[in-house]
Amino acid sequence: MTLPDRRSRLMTEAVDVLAANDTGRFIKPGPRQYPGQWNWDAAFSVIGLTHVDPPRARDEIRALLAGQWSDGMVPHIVFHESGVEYFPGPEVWGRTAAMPAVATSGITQPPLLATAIARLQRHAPDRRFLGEVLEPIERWHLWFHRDRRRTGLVTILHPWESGMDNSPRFDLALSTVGPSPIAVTRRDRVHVAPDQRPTDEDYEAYLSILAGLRSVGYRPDPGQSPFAVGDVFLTAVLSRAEADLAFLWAAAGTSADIAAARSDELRRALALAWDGARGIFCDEGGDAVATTGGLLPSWADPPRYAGHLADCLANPSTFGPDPSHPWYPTSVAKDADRFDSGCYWRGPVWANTSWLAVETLFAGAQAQAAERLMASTLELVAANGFWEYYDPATGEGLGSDRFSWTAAVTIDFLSRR
Ligand code: 9WN
Repeated sequence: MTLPDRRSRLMTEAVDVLAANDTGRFIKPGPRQYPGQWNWDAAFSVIGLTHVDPPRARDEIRALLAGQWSDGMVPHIVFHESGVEYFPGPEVWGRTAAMPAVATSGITQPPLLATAIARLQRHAPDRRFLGEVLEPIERWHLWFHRDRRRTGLVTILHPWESGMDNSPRFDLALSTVGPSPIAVTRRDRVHVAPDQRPTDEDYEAYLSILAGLRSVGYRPDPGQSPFAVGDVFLTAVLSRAEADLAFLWAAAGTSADIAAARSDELRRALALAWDGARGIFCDEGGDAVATTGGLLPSWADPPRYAGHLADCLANPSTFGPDPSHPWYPTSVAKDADRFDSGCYWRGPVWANTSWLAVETLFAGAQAQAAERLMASTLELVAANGFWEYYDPATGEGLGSDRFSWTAAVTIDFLSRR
């Protein structure tokens, strides 16, 4: 098969994955493992759909925003359907006065949505749609600043808010969490092998934190949360999203200065969290282990950090490829003692973080490194299928198969040339 034929077949397969996970109302992250609409997964779906079906991309955004709470938070899961096979489901999260009619979780996730909408707007402008969504997005961003900026960085109150749940960044903070009053059911291991998922101890802590937050309507006073980490990665996603929101307000004909100023403020907070000696951004209250979570805040300021990112992605001992781990970037540096090539956010390669790295590299004038990573990611997917994450040693697909954000990233990469 010629290269153009291979690329066109991969494109068709990727579009099919998104279509198969489309319930009509929202797109599931994967066919079985995740039966709700997840927040940053929806943003990635939009990034892919932008190239193939902009109206469907707009509906995906509307569906996610239907879950917005009255205080502005857009939750990490919107449970559009009842009776879902997921733990913790709506009955565990419970209801609060701020929750909309549709059931949702009580926490949030990396706010990539404004960035996805900015890409959609550049590709398929629609000012009327901006009139619908900019105000809700503004309210979500303001909620982060009001409720979660206890220091310069954005504080997360649950590892699930980071999007990188069992990353070793959170090991120490989790170790002080007490037992869970909620009985834990491991539905996540029905379709996925246990060694590819977080441990029972992790889940005990996740549910214990959930129970603590639930008891105060998910709005604890500062200092009262069972878990609180100033998250450099989420802060970077918000900083970039604020800049994208500024672009969107300007496209809608409104002054964009405030969102742009908020973006700068977060970038300054990130600069203070940069540890030049280690070459990573350090969370507040997290473990200073080298992970993509600590590397990818370069996303907030590519001109300043993309050169460093390119160096790390070429370093065979940390995040770059080596003869025994040809696939990269690993989610944890290979020379870190907690690196585990098969376990979730503790070593495997994730297509969504590869996308963030590629974007950062292009924006920071590191085109060669960007092209290399893009080609490697496409090769990984073409050879193994659309998995949730991949073993960097073998390329074996792990977690959920037919995964939406892997398909979406593939569509975006293939649409570039
Ligand atoms: C908990 C849906 C989500 C992603 C997260 C990923 C994983 C959930 C889980 O799946 O988390 O939110 O049950 O493991 O860590 O980034 O959004 O794909």
